[in-house]
Amino acid sequence: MKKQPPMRDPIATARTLSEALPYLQRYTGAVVVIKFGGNAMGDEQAMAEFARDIVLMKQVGVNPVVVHGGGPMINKLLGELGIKSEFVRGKRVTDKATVEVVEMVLSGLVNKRIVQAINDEGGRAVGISGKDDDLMVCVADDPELGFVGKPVEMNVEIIRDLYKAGMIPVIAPVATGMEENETFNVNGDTAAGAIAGALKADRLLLLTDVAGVKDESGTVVTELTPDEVRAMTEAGTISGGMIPKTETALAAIDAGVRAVTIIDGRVPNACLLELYTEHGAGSIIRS
Ligand code: X2W
Repeated sequence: MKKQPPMRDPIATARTLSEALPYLQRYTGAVVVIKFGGNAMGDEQAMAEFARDIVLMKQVGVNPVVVHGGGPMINKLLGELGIKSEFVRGKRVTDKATVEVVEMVLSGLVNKRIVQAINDEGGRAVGISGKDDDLMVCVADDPELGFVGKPVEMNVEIIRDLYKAGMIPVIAPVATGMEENETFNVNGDTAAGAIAGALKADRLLLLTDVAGVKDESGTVVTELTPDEVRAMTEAGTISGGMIPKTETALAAIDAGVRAVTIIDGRVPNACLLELYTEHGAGSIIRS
């Protein structure tokens, strides 16, 4: 079901478009990897709004590449199946039964839901996982975590082929093993960082359910350098669930990504706000 956006002052709408011109020009041809976390997905309306932003980006010449998570959706099915699950240092301990559920939920349910939402808005989304064309080949991250993958080989040609052909790749963070053809469960942030790094993307947007990186007083810091991120992590100001995100950001920058933004995906039009307005959104990390 589609809903009409609310009526607005047409003059203000025209002005908004006009003000976006320099940003539209700046990002033409840019590769922007968007990590869409399970916690940022929200309801059907939020999904449709996200999809519309992605289609708009494509329409104005950006090459969006969506990498998604789906932790809460995996938790739900594991719960229904009576399979217990725990996290160690932000990653799901993944045995054989769990990895099958992870693949079903991520490559099936969540991936296709996003593909469908983008296509409903007029885009041409194609859903793949890290297994397709050996996009992301992994080894075990840590023996304690079971089938949790650490990407060691990236083959991103399939992504370039898709976006050059006018399509929007939507990627589930499930991958193949190096030798034994195992299936690996990859943390969504890790996968997005590895993909953005291999593409040398212009931007990596990490959409989550917090407003950004906060300082000691709880205020969102809008711009940070990698050194500042390291100092804040050492001081304990960056902690908990933010650590995998900032680690992903630093690794992506090291690999050649120009800038990484951590933004609250629940804010309407978060991606557009970040790319096409003067103020941006969330926290931007760049050298
Ligand atoms: C994640 C993959 C999904 C994910 C998991 O099993 O939950 C690991 O923890 P969000 O929604 O982005 O958290 N994998 C190894 O990252 O989802």
